[in-house]
Amino acid sequence: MGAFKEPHGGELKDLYLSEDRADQERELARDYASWDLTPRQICDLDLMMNGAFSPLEGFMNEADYTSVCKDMRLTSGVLWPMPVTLDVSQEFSESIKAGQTIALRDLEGVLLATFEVSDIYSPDLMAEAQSVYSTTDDLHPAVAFLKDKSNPVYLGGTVRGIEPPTYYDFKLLRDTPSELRGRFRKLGWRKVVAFQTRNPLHRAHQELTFRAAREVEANLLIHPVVGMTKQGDIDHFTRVRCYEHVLEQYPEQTTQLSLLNLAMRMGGPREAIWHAIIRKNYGCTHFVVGRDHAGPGNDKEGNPFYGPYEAQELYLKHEKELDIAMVPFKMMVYVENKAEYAPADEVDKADTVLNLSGTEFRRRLREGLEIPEWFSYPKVVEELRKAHPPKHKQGFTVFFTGLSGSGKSTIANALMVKLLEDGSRPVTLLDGDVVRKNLSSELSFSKEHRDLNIQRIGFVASEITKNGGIAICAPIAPYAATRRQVREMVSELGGFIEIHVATPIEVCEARDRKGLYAKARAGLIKGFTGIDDPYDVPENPELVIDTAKLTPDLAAHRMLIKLEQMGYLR
Ligand code: PPS
Repeated sequence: MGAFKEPHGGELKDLYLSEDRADQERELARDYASWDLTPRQICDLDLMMNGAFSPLEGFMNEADYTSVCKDMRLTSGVLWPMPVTLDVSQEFSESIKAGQTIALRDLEGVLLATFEVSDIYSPDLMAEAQSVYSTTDDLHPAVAFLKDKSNPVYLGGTVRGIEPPTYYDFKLLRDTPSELRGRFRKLGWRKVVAFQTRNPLHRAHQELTFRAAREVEANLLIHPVVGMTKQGDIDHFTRVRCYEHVLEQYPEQTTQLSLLNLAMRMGGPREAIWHAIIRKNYGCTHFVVGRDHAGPGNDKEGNPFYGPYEAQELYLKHEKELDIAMVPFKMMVYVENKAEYAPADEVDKADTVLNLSGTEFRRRLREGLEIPEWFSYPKVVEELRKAHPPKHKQGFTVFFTGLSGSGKSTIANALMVKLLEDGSRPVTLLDGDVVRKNLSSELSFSKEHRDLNIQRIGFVASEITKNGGIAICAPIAPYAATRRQVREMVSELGGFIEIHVATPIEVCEARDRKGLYAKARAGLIKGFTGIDDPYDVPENPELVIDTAKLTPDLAAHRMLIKLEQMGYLR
């Protein structure tokens, strides 16, 4: 009917069984072998079952997989650019046979689908990377996935849908293709432009999307991905709150927002084609393709993996067959003298064009600096500031490391009191001895146990940091590799300041407050740090303090200055 053409000339492939059949299948599945789906497989299965991946009826068998990798087509001849495969462990694959039906369960064990296995095959993952993504460089997120995360065996076959995965967030904004098609029908929208995004939207995006829709006299669907996007992207909770604010900026009844539970591959040109097929399944007639669409960033040589317009070029080659028209993205700039946005190719020489790069925008957000109203909407900026507070409002971890008796506890205590006096955030002290009594009471001083002890401290510190508090840790932490792990874990969530308490061993031994050095020298304690167990001296700590030369008061003062310099204190 009219603009609502069926995808690929066929019906939407909704794979869900009727209630009765699903109940029967649930009974039978009690005896099936079970595969616990990975987060990415859950996204794929969700979109497969609800018809967004029509005409797929299951995870790809070897013939379809090979044909998709090589020619971007299913064996039926239908254009399909992306492998959608069920990767399982060698062990699991050996426990089943082709022809068998298995249960597909979510992380909690809920049965989402049953799967009739037709093919069990071991793919050449690097050949897949080369043909689908045109590279084997693991800076490409999809290649890194194939190298480090993918299971080695693929199962092909047919999916029977039992129930969709449960999501508790933004339920009203999550639509299946038939729901969205139905809504468009109800609203009388005969032409719909879909806009794909994994980033927050600002004024330029609002202008560009609205223009795109107006140009083709269509309505607009803002269709952001909330499944899996690129590492480092802004979390979808924050983004969706931002989208809701931006939605208020469109004239009433012109624009809809719906969330797409897609696991992106960042596959550039091929991914653009995939996105278009999915949007067509959702009932859209047009699709906006941007510069560097679904771009994975730069390769090892610092060059972009794909040319900026490669996605548009590939799309154009297949546009007719895709049967969803491409709307090329126009670069919008702010013309100050006219106080409005305009396509970059339409500005006059005399115009004053204002620009704020993504990098500069993120810097301003990080530093808590002003973000001009011409660039974004105050409510959007407020949401982003909440999610990315400036450094003086972020949580951080101060991680002391040093020999037994070096004075870690004393100066950690002094620092804690100073930070409590400052009062900007809650403070937790994870002192070596205290941790050993509580968190790690069963652990010894073997290498494995010391590592475990530090990892536990790191985990607690990262939780405190994530929630905006200050964690002060003061273990010996003798091994560089483990300290590095903790640094990585915490740095993703806030600040990490390593302080090497570099008091020389002679001084520590002379102090010998607990009499442990004497015992170690006498051979009564084995594996004592600095005596017969190694201490890796930190190579790049943020600060070095020798308590033989500084009073605790002066040491605390120096640490506070460092924290101020780094932006964590005001
Ligand atoms: S580690 O290596 O980071 O897990 O050590 P940590 O948890 O900080 O515990 C260090 C305290 O345990 C006492 N102790 C030992 N230290 C080092 N080596 C051995 N073999 C050992 N056995 C007991 C020692 O009192 C340490 O306390 P501090 O406060 O560092 O002096």
